[in-house]
Amino acid sequence: MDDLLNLKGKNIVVMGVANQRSLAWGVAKSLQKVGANLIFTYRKERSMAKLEKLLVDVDYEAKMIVQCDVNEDESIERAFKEIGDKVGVIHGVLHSLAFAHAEDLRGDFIETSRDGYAFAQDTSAYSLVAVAKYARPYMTEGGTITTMSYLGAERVLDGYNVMGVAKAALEASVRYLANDLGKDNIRVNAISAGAVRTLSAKGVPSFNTILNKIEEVAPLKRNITQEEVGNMTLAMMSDLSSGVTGEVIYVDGGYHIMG
Ligand code: 1JT
Repeated sequence: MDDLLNLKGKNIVVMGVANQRSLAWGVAKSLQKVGANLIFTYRKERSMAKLEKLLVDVDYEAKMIVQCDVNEDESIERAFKEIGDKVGVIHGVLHSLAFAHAEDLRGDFIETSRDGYAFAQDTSAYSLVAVAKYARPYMTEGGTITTMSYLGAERVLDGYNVMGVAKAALEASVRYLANDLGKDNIRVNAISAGAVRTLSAKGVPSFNTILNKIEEVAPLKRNITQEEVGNMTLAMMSDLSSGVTGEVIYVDGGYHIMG
């Protein structure tokens, strides 16, 4: 199985581990099991401290841990140069990052400020484009770029508001990047994850209601786990999915097919 996946000894950059509940951490755990070399990026010092503790807990030594603020081109460029200079070739990038101002995730979408709209787009959608641009020079053997999306990209979900618009831009960016990078044998895909109780979900007042509705409505009659997102992402980053690019893959217990 390991050789089917073809990830053993591959250098994979994991962006977006904030704590043990992060979807990116689920992906890291799956990648670690199949022998990938993991390079983590973090923004806040607090996330680095959490990350270092998590790595000790699972007894895993990261290849590198690098600071990267995706709101700044220079920071992304410097981070990927540092990574490329050390590991030589990058085979995969996981982009599991999103942010919006708290006030834009409640109330009416129509109240979104110009600044709040631009900030959500910059952090949650443009960041994928910039990451792809600065990672590309080091992805000389082909590879994969995978990002995390959510159903709010295509349906109106109460409160998701400006993030829904940012995720719509993210999913369209996946398709345009897939077209640009296909000639370099770099595949670009998104995972549309079902609701998982992560740090991002904290402070969403209706989150319990969302989880209960999914249990009732989704074909699998349950919510999905961080491990399930991690394993599907692993499949998308591996040669098991070598014919798939520009796609949005749902890991949501089938919730999105229901009327
Ligand atoms: C962000 C946040 C991105 C929460 C997110 C997110 N992607 C999914 N969630 C969880 C969520 C949030 C809402 C929701 C359903 C799921 C918060 C920080 C910014 C980035 O409403 C239907 C609001």
